[in-house]
Amino acid sequence: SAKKKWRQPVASSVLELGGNKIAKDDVVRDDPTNNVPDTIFSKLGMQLHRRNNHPLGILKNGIYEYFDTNYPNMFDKFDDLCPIVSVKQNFDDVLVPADHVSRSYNDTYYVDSQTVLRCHTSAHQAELLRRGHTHFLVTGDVYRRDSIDSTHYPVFHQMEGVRVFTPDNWEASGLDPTSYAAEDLKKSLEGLARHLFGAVEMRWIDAYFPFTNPSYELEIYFKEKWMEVLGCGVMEQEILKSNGRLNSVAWAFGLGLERLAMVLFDIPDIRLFWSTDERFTSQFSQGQMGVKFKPFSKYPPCYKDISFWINESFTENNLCEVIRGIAGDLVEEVSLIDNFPNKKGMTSHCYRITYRSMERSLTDEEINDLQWNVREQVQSKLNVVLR
Ligand code: FA5
Ligand code: MG
Repeated sequence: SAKKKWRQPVASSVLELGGNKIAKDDVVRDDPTNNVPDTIFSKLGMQLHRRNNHPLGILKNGIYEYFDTNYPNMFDKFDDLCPIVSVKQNFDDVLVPADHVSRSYNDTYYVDSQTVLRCHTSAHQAELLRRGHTHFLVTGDVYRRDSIDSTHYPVFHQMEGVRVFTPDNWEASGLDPTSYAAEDLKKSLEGLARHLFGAVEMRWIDAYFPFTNPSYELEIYFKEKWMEVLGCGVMEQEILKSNGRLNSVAWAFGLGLERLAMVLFDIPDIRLFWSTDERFTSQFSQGQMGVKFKPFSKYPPCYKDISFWINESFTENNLCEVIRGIAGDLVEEVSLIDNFPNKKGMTSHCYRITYRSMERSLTDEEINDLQWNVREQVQSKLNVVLR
């Protein structure tokens, strides 16, 4: 069938993850509660952050170096925790409310109704606290159904940091425990940013996360725009208390490694992190922090528009997933270029799809085939009426 034909090739049907063997059939299933496509399954176990010559591995090691220098022997490091976690670990343990959008099938990949591909490394906070860790860094691949553009990809990498304080830490400061932790957090992360970037323009934004209060995001000025690189805050007391830490206060952060690496190495497109093209991979080597990426000549983009009348259940994430399922990394961007209602109360959307390969020129025939398949599947899977 057309569906089979356009599925992406899968590396292997059995994966080794954190010491466990996981069969593809256990992750990608014909089950109504499963929404993990082959394109996503094939990324499980790649662990780009554990490759010392990959920009993400180089960055991870650079961040380790900052913590090891400033806090010798203090932080325990984890970079091989299994990305398949329970709904409880990913959401309940970090107090994500039952009706929060991030729990929806539109935003998260579900293996079954109780199991997800972690959407953040915060999924490991509670278990590590419970196991007695009070200072830790967790690096891993995370998965989200999301829109498509140069800074968003459905698989990316985060590093979580947690530090727990006890009364002797804050008592001497004259500050209340929460202010003490918040100040220490901002100082530590500003120090990290200086360690990585030297002089760089940054700003703190007030934010909201269910698991921290107060919460902040750090933005860095990059390519004439403010780019969000991390979320952080003072951990909710409930998380500490339910996991064996009474009379404590803690900070936590979650860094987007790709976003930081884009700034550090001047990498213009998030898809490049997955490239196996030697013109990309050969530019990075262990310990070489911040070597600027020299772009190789870009192949021309090809634009195709698709218009349809949407229905009530239409979402842009579903559209992007259909397109990515067909075109994989050949799709660079999907953007809404026209949106209007008709007199009967229906709404028309027109999306412009940018196709481009990082590695070769695409033929007209190939793109027309892709677009034909996109049209067919957008109609059949999303139940919209093409115009
Ligand atoms: C979180 O995931 C929180 N768990 C972070 C956190 C941890 C807050 C601990 C407080 C305490 P957020 O969804 O904003 O937050 O993602 C964190 C970072 O991941 C973002 O700042 C961004 O750098 C990166 N990120 C988010 N979505 C994507 C994506 N689709 N592609 C690449 N990077 C992304
Ligand atoms: Mg955010």
